[in-house]
Amino acid sequence: MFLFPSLLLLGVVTASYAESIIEGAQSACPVIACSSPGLNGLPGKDGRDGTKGEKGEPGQGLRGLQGPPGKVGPAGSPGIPGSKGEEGPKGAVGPKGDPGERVESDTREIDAKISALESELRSLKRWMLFFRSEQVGKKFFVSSGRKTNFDEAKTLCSLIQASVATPRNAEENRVLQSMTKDITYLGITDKRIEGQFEDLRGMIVHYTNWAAGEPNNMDFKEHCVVLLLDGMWNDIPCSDTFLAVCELSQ
Ligand code: MFU
Ligand code: CA
Repeated sequence: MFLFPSLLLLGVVTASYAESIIEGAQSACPVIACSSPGLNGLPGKDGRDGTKGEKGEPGQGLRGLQGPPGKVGPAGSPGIPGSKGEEGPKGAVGPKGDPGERVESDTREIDAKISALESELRSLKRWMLFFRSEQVGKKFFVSSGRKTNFDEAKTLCSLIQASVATPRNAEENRVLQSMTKDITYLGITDKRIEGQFEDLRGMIVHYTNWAAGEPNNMDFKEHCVVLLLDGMWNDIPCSDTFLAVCELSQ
């Protein structure tokens, strides 16, 4: 309890003493001389600058003149745009434009469509030949397979944009005869002028193939014409019932 503080105090004193000896040796004396103390050395160099002091109180003299204006500052950032206004009224119709040009691609497209249609038409004609039809030149005879009076025959044929069979020459007459097993109506009448046989467009027919003694206009009631089984023609009443065969050209 008593010994400890004494040892501590001794240590502190010893250290202080050693420091002062070394300081003295650096400034004047190269060896530790344990004789009488030397003279004081020269003053040391200036120390480093101290830290900056606090700002002083404002001075009391006259205020100086105002300096020139400063440089223009940097441009500010753009402001936020305002909201969009409402749509204005519709303008008046402008003048008519120049006529358009048909471009090559349009022509190609049309050509392609025509080709496709032609192909489809060829196919359709082949189909027709499977059924009650025959081709002679560019003409097709198509049988309805029905027996009707003359007006009904016209109506049936008009449903397929066709006319009633009208042979224009011996070949067409033979082909029509070959495809029919019944007496068949022809698209020829003398309704307009007795004795003058015309087609359904009102054109006088040049080819005829009358049976012997025909046309006889029996009972003054025979204004329509039929193809007999032997290929010869006879005039008959238009109200009688015979096979209706149509013709399609092209
Ligand atoms: C002939 C024809 C008539 C009818 C009659 C039965 O008259 O001309 O059109 O077919 O035979 C005698
Ligand atoms: Ca007759």
